[in-house]
Amino acid sequence: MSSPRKILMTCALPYANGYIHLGHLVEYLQADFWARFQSMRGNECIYICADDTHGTPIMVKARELGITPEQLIAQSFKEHTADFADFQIEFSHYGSTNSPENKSLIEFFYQKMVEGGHTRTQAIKQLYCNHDKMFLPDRFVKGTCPKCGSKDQYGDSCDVCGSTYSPSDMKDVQCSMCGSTPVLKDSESIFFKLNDFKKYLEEWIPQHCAPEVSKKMLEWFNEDLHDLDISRDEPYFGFPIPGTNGKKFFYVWVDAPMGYMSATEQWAKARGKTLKDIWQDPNREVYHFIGKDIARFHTIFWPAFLKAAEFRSPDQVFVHGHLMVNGEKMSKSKGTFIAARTYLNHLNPEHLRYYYSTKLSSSVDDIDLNLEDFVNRVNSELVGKITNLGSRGGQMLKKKMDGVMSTPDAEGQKLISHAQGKADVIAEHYENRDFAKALTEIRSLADDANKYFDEKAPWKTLEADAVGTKQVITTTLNIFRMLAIYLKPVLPHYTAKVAALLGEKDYMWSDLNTVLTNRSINDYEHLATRVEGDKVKAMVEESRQINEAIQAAKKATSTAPTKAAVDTKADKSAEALAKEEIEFADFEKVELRIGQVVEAEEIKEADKLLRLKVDIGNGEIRQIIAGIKSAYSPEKLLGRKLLVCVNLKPRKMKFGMSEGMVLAAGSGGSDLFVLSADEGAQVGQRVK
Ligand code: NOT
Ligand code: ZN
Repeated sequence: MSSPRKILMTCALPYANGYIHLGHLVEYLQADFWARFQSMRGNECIYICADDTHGTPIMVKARELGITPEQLIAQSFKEHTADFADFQIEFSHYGSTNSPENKSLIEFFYQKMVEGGHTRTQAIKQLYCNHDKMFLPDRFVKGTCPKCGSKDQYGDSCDVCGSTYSPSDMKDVQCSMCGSTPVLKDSESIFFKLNDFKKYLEEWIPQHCAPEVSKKMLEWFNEDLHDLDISRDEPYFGFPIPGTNGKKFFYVWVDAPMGYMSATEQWAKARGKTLKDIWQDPNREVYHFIGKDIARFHTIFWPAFLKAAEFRSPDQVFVHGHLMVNGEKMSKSKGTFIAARTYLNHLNPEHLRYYYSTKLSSSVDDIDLNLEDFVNRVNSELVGKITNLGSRGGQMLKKKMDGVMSTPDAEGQKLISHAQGKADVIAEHYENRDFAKALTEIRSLADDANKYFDEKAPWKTLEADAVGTKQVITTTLNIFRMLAIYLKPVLPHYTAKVAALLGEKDYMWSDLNTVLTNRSINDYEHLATRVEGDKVKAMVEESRQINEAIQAAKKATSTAPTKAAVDTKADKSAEALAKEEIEFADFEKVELRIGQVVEAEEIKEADKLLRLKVDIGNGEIRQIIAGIKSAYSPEKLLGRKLLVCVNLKPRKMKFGMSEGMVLAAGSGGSDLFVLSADEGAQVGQRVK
C-alpha cells in the first residue's frame, strides 16, 4: 500500500457580519465530503476554516447594534460554528482572523513586502462622510448610475444595467448610512505592487486552477496589473499597519487569506508543531475550496502575497459555482434565501447533504436546489432505494429468523464482487470532486440490489427454503453495507448507524474488502425518514417572513434606508425568528420572581427610562432601570406586582445601577406590556 498522503485544505472564511445560508453550504459540504473521503482512505487531512472578522461592514454593523466589533464577531463565531456542527461539517480547526497569530502573520507578510520593495505609497482622493467621520467604501455610497441613470445604486456597480464604475463617476452620491453628501478627501494609501508578480502569476495560474478558471483570470493580464491598495484609514476594524501610528489598517482582504495560515498555525500549536511544519512541508498538499466570485483574490492576489513573503503556494484552488434555488438566484422575497438555521428548524441536515452530493461536480457550473426534486430524490433514492435494503433485509433476519447472517451463494457473491469492483471508480470520482458521478454509481448498485431482492422475494421463500432465504438476505445486507461505506463521506451519521446495526466499528474505505458472513446483527434502528413536503413549505414560509420583517424594518428606517442598516435589522429578525432551542438547565438558570413596585420615577434626561424600586421579597429592594416610559407613567406602576428577573448581573447604566429586569412584551413605544402576577401571588415567590 502506498503511504498516506498529507493534506491541508481550507474553505473560504465566512464574514462575521452575516449568517450562514444554503449558498455557503455548497462549499462547506463539498469540502466536508472530500475531507471525510480522504480520512477514510487513511490520509491525514486537516480541514481548516475561520471567521473573516475585519472591515467596514463589521465595524458599522456593530455600531448599529450598539455593541463592540469584538462582541459581534464572538456572537457570529458561536452561531457559525453551531450551524456547521449541526450540518455535520467537521473542521479540524475553526479559527478567526482576529487572532494574535493572524496579526503576527500579516505583520510578517508586510515586512517582507516592504523589504522586497513591493510596496509604495500614493495620495488618493476618496469619498469621505463628514457626518460619520469615515472614508466610504464603494458599497457605502449610493447614487445614480452614470450609464443608465437608475437611482439608488451602489458605488461600485449598477444592479439594473450591470455596469461597474467608481463612485466618483456617479451623480448625486450619498453616504448610504446617513444620506449626507460625502466630500472628496485626500489620503495617503499604501499599495502592494502586484504588477511585480505579473510574470510569475501568468505561469502560476494555469497550473493551479481549472482551465475554465485560469482562462478567465488571465484576461486581467492583457495589460499591467493594477497595484492593490492594502491600507484603509481609521476608523477601521482590523490590524493597524506598523509605522502608521495606528492611523492606517490593513484592508480586510489582505488579512483574510492569511487566516488560512494562522488558523493552521493554531491547529499546529495545539499539537506541538509550528506553522512551518505544516505549511512548508514539501510532502503536504495544500488546497483551497472557494466560490467563483472570489477567484481573483485566490489566484492573483494571494499567490502574489505568498511569493512576496517566500511561502509556498497552494497546490490547487478548487473553484465551484453558486447555488440556485428552483432555477433562479436565491430570492429573499420568495423565501428561497434560506438560512442554515432556518433549514435546520424544519429539515434533516443529512437530506441536504445527500441532495447536494447528487448535484455537485468539479466544474464551476452553478448547482440548482429544486425543492420539489429535493423531496422526491431524498424519498425515492435515499429512503426508497438505499435504506429499504437495510430495513427490509435487517428486519427479516432479526424478526423472522435468528438474526444471524449466513454466507452468500454463488450468485450473491457475484453481485457482491461487482459492488466491490466499483471501489476504484467511485474513489476516483470522490477524489476528483465529481460527487454526482460517485452518487450515480452508488445508486446504480442500489438498483441492482433492489432488483435482486425483489426477484428473489425472500419473504415468499421463508418457509419453504430457509437456507436459501438467508443467503439472499446475507447478500442484500452485504451490499447495503457497502453502499453505506461508499456513502460515508456524504452521510457520516447514517453510516455510523449502519455500522452499529451490523455490530461493526466506524468504516474505512478498506472495509469494502471484507464480506460479512455468519454474523449476528443488532436490532434495526431507524436510519432515515422521508422528507415531508409540508416541512419544506414551512421552511420557505419562515424564510419569507424573515424577509418581510426586513421590509418592515426598512420602512421603519426614517432616513435614507441603508443596505447595511437593513441587513442588520434583517439579521436581527432572522435571529428572532430562528431562535435556538435551549436546554432546560439553561432555562433554570434564569431566576424569575414576583416583585412589587414600591417606588417609581421618571428619568427626565432619558426618553425611555423609568427608575423603579422593586421589593423582591424578604425585604430586599432592588433598583431597576426599565425602558418602559413610552407605555407607562410612574403612577401606573406603583404598587403593581410584576415578573422580575432577579439574578441578572447588575448593570452600570448612565443613571445608576440596574439590579434586575422587569419583564415586558411588545415591540416598544406604546406597544409594550409589563407582565403582572395574578391576584394572590406573593411578593418574592419564585416563578416556575
Ligand atoms: N469572507 C470572504 C467572502 O467572500 C472570503 C474570504 C476568504 C479568505 O465571504 N480569503 N482570501 N483570499
Ligand atoms: Zn454618513
